[in-house]
Amino acid sequence: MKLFPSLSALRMTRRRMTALRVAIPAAMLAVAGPVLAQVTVTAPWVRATVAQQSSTGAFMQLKSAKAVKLVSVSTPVAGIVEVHEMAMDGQVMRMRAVPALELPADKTVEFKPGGYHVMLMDLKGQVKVGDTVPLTLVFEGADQKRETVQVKATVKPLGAAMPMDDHGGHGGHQH
Ligand SMILES: [Cu+2]
Repeated sequence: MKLFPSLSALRMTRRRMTALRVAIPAAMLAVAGPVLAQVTVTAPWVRATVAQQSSTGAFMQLKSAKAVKLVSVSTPVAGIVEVHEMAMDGQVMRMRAVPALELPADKTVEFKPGGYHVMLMDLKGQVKVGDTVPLTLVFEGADQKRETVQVKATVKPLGAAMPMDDHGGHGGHQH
């Protein structure tokens, strides 16, 4: 399932970006979390890949002042982006796409290896340590209003074990 924002959402994003650029000094935009946003994204990072690897995960902590849903994530480095959860299927841990992840008010939702993650698939190239990966997250409130948050994720080494090698739960994805 592709989670691309609708055309109207994109237009709104562009307008908001312009407004942000005017309102906030450039130095503040470099900070990981958004400054004016309802939703705070903390410590975003992406797991580095080896050559020819077609997918990886992005991780972060999300917190919203009011209940919202994460309805879309996109990045220029991947053709397909999905929010995944890990769930037991009998004895096997599998990944499952979550089309709209609920963020309860004032509660931190952690994306981490072995749990929720943003799955970056159909990678355009190798993701290397030292790279920065821009991520655009779109949240929707109960009032249907959308908020776009843009972050720059740092790339960290393969390091932490993550059950990403089990692609059994990825029916329909190309690798
Ligand atoms: Cu996944």
